[in-house]
Amino acid sequence: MQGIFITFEGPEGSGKSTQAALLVEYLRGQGYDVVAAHEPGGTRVGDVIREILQYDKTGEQLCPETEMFLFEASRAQLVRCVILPALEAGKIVVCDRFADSTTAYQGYGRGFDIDKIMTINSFSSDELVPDLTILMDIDVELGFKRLAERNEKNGRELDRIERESITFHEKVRAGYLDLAKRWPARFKVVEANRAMDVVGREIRKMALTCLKSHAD
Ligand code: Z5A
Repeated sequence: MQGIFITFEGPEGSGKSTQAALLVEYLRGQGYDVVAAHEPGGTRVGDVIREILQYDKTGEQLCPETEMFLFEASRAQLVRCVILPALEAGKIVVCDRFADSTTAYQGYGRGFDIDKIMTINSFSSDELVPDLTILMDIDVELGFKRLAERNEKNGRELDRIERESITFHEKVRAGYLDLAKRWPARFKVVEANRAMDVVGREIRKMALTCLKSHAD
């Protein structure tokens, strides 16, 4: 049996990680075998790449092209070592960010050609396309307000991409909404500015509808 692949996408502070974790917990509680994954990272190689991408560990400025290929390299490893084996075993995979992030951030955000990015995405992901993509849409300023509150609590700093301008993040958000219009059957857009439990209930319904349609 082939498993089901669900991805979470959206701008910073939209609550992707929170809602992905809640969905994994809910589905496991319903008896499903669920693998949780995230990008960048999620493998030993991917975690090293993540450090370079997030915090400029080398001290050398990343060229935008290098940045794009590092995200793709992290994905290539995650797909082959974690996601495909789980799907082939009939499991549900819930992934916090996937290829649409590269289209949104490096394509719409950095300005690389969208079709070229999507071709490279297909190669890195072995042409794997999610069954359901939950796009957590949020006003950029509200997302950053949430991050600031979280970082103050945890003593964390904004990472390299989070420090990009508001204009960059607005382009990313608009890019995501464009992708959702392009693939309305795969994307479900969630208004992420609402209370966590309200958003969570809506996402559970979307996931169960997706699972049901694959079971029929
Ligand atoms: N990136 C890229 O450029 N290209 C790519 O191909 C890929 C990624 C794959 C990864 O960062 C960065 O890499 C990301 C995109 C880029 N960069 N940026 N900028 P990451 O993995 O460290 O983090 P993230 O994916 O950007 O997520 P995040 O910043 O951690 O935010 P989030 O997952 O959307 O939100 P959260 O952590 O669940 O919640 C944030 C806070 O809000 C937290 O305190 C929550 O308790 C709170 N929260 C959550 N929901 C609510 C509601 N409903 N109400 C109130 N407060 C809430």
